[in-house]
Amino acid sequence: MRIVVFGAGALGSLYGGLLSEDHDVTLVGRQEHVDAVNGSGLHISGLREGVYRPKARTSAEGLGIQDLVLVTVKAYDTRTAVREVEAMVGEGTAVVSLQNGLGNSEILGRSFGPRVIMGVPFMGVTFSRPGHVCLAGLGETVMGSPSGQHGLAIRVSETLSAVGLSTRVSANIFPEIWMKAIVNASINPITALVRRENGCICQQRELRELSKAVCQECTKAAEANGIALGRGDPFDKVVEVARMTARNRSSMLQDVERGKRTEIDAINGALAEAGESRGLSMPVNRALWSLVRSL
Ligand code: KPL
Repeated sequence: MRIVVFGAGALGSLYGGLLSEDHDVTLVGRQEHVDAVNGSGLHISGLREGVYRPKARTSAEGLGIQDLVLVTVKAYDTRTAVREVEAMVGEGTAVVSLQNGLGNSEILGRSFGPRVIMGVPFMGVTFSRPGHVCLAGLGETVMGSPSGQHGLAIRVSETLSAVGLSTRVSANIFPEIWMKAIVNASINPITALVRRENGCICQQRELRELSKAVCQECTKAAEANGIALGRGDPFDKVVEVARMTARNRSSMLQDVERGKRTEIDAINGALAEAGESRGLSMPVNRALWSLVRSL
């Protein structure tokens, strides 16, 4: 298959690297990363140790129609990504979002309709330096089609499973997208503010209580928006992910440390808006949103 990873940071490079074992993969990313990957390969350390050989470039121009386009840009770049991705999408292309936050499905859906598959990854991946990523937590990737193209979601999921990425297909992907956003809202800003690995959420009582308060607010926002998160306490999922990725630095902490813009608007900001639009007050999410934005 011809596969492009559009926005190859930590997560995109991991997927692209593993897929390059079986497929013709091109990573589209930043200059220094592209130079390092083309020069001495993509080095994955941690749980899937190895040197992988995807191609890499800084623009998608001229790549032509692909079988699979993995969209891994930050949520605030999804709108801009659409313009470059468009030239790679034909009749048989699947456009797969592997992003954080709320709103990506709607933006991609407006341009690519039934071709869009949403992927919800629970991974702890760190961008160590150009050409190097470290996999510290390997969870499942839940896949689903927002427009009911279940067969396409199954085909994409089989492609990922074949290279050792554990996947599950969901017939109703929206609760999964919300659940992941809630997990990110309850882990990422706290770890970014205290500058610690995800495990701190389970290890320190004060941080665990703060995380639980965020999660409870978000759960109410989901209910008020008609999103059925399923049985069980969503905070159990937060704790499970924090444990599984305990040694990982959240993507938001990595962004803050590298002086990059964070995804706080698409995570706590979007959840706060979703709750407030239904008349709920979301003070804990708003406080974290203000603090991270002030960084
Ligand atoms: O998605 C993540 C992120 O950091 O953005 C988790 C799963 C919390 C892993 O760090």
